[in-house]
Amino acid sequence: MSGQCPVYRFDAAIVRRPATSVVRGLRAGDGGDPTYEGVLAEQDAYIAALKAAGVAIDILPPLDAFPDSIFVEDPALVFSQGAILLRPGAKSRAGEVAEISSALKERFQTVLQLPEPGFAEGGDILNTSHGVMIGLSARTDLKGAKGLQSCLTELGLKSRIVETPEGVLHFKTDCSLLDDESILTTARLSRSDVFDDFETVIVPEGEEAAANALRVNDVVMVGEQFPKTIELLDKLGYDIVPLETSQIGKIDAGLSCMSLRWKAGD
Ligand code: CIR
Repeated sequence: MSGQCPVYRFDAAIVRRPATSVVRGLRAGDGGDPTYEGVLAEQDAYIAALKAAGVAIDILPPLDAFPDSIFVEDPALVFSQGAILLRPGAKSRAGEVAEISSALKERFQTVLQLPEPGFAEGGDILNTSHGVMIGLSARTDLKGAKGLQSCLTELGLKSRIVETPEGVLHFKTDCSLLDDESILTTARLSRSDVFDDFETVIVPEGEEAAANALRVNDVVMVGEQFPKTIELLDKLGYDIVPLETSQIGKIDAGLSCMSLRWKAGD
């Protein structure tokens, strides 16, 4: 995509402070509750890393009624061209959309709404230089994915619908963008043909959760507890920022989900 700004260039982001209810966040496993202080500390380091990477951050207040509302990536999508309000497939997260709506309307001229029917969560959406990928999952169904495609077309963005491996929460639980041509992913997701038009870097066995990394401007943020992945990416020449994610990891979250990021200026 020569001549265009890479999709991982960001200068603005929204985050939301965790509420004390974050300890009751949704999770598939039984690795114990995170602590509120632990989640807060991980978010503090994340905000500092985004700022150091050149991103201006707006911090929204906590919402005690929504334990997972710190994960602002899921109820909405943002692009330089505009924002899209989604419809989470997780019932307990449905109300997060109305809560983030005014913040987006203040910042974007165009704010679209996912048409009825169907569900889609931002964790299933990977923006790449080859277009937007929409992963079908337990949270994003075909009707939601098709409705989202119509919104993306309205914003001038091309997209395609792909599958998420069975039992994986979100499409991006298992992948992230490294640069215009490269994706970090798990062996299980790379076995499908979804990344045929990219170079893939496979996370080492046992470090599957490292696949939810985050490329922001010149750096790649990676979970600090994944040393093999960090070494691999370092050897490939990426500028790595390790960040602790063990507390948010207890509620099935990784680095992409704690912010909505976009390029506001030219
Ligand atoms: C949930 O299950 O919805 C939250 N506990 C975790 C959401 C993680 N979101 C993401 O990776 N985009």
